[in-house]
Amino acid sequence: MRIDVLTIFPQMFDVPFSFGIFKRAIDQNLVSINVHNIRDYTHDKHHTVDDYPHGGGPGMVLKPEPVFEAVAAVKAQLPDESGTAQLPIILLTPQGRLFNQQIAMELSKYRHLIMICGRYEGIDERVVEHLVTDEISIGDYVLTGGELPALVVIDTVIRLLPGVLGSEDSAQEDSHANGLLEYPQYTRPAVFRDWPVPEILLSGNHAQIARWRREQVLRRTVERRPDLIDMTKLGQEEKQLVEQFTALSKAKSSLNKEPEK
Ligand code: 9D3
Repeated sequence: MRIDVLTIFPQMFDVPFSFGIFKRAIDQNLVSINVHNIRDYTHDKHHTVDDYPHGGGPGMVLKPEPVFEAVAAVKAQLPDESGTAQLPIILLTPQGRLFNQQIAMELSKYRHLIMICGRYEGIDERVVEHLVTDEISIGDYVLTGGELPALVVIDTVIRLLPGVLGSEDSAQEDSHANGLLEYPQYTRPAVFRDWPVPEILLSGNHAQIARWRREQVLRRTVERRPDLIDMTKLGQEEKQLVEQFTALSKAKSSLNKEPEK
């Protein structure tokens, strides 16, 4: 996969791509990431990338010309055969659709992505209307720009590419793809500061361990992220556990509440 990132702060990408799984994936040519400075596509003496909003108001707006030129320059680098009809041009913006694992899986299918990082108070709407094909937000909190969101999206997408993770990790992927929280993990020592590892994990009874872990997964998900539970994806026994944990969880939370009027 090839990813081109357009930003006014290209250095923000130097460190993350130099370590760990990112670096290995790049070194193995599983992905190539090209970061472009939008400022390089200006033509005036001061390399102006932003300007005052028409109609007034606070802050500055990213100008359209350098962004269009940067995308044109990226497209011009592509080999002729690579049809650009299938080339997502993604704007990272608080207005975008909320990023999740499903969107990451969608994006991981493309051969090439272009990502545009917004800054300032916004970006000229003509970029959104006539250039961008997809808008993504990573959550309901206010950041100072789209660079960290771009890194989040790139991280999530890259680890889905074939060969990027070891086979151990990618197998685990499947269990996470069921969309539930994970069971608690323990390593040695078996007793740390008087705190023992749950006895069942030391029992060697693999059927019981698997059952305990499945219970933990459902219990934690019911308690912390009930929104993740899709009953249609559960077996009969699992549904029963979910109902049991839901009742327990409700009983627990009612202890912290005023009596109903
Ligand atoms: C008028 C200023 N802001 C209203 C609160 C609008 C605004 C514009 C640009 C707020 C933040 C930003 C910078 N953020 C992003 O570009 C961004 C973002 C985010 O802030 N949160 C979650 N996902 C994303 S993706 C891009």
